[in-house]
Amino acid sequence: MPGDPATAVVLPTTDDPSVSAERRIELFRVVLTHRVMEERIMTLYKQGRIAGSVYTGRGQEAVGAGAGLALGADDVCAPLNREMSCHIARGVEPAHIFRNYLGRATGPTRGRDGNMHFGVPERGVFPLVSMLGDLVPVVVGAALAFKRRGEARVALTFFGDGAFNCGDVHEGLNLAGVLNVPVVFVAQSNRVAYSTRTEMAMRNPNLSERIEGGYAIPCARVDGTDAIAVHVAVRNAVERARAGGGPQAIEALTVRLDGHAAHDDGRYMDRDLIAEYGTRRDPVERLAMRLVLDGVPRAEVDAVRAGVIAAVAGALAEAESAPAPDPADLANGVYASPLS
Ligand SMILES: Cc1ncc(C[n+]2csc(CCOP(=O)(O)OP(=O)(O)O)c2C)c(N)n1
Repeated sequence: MPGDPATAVVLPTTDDPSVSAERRIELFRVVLTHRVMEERIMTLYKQGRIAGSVYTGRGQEAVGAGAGLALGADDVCAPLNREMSCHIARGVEPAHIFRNYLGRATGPTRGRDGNMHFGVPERGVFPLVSMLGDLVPVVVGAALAFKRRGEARVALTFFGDGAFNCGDVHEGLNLAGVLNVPVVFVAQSNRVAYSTRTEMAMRNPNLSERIEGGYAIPCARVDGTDAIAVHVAVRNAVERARAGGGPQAIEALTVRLDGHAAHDDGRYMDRDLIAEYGTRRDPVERLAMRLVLDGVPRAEVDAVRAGVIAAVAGALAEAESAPAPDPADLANGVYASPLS
């Protein structure tokens, strides 16, 4: 029976010849690093060692990885909290991410956030704004700056299907189209917003149809569990945007395999979908299957897995040994100039 985990056979990713063997392994490494890091972070959360909450991207790792690796070194991106793989693809160190979750003094927010609300400017990663959709106008502004300065750079961000009901997304899409700026939007259609199923919140949940029809922005619809398909779609969009083709969009169809956040067991979610996407369409295993079909020896695939697990363990140990913030530092960075 399709979707029955007992009989499930993993569906390999697409086999696009334009994606090199090295890039396939890189995608696998990034997607797996995201998966393993979040497993460790969930354990830390259950141990009461994380002050904030955890919003996993389990089942959606291929989207951030495929998109992040499609950008050039000078491009910028604004990932959401489920897009840890985009940070990793851009070269953000796992230890840096762990230091933020653990609230360390040497982490990106110096103990002020225990989640993914941080940017890494030297990697072209903008900080996350929690208000849904608010990153859309921000990256449109960045793309406008690139255009006005005559720089061949591209800006990219993500939004969820829930965020698509927020005004800023629409103002941003409209402005991007009117100004014809080099920006790429990646819609994460994971069928839920918190506990609300998308079809309960919008009459037409086909975002690509609405982005193309409403804003005349080309939008490719891809399987968001297939890292190679996502990567090719975003890479093509980035190339078109860089060449002066204006804004581009990709709608990645995924399923959120966990609840909204660590406190939510997601009992309201469709069990058949979870079974299907947690097995046959697991983004990590789909890539592993692709590598095996490509002729990569199983021992080599296993070695990549072992390398990722060891690297994540090392990064976590490094973050755990980092110092806690000094309470005297609490108000620093809150005001433009220190209070006297
Ligand atoms: C403007 C705004 N409204 C409400 C919220 C609370 N909120 C945080 S995440 C979320 C659901 C987001 O759904 P979606 O955009 O589909 O992303 P997903 O969580 O599915 O990845 C809501 C309602 C918010 N952060 N910002």
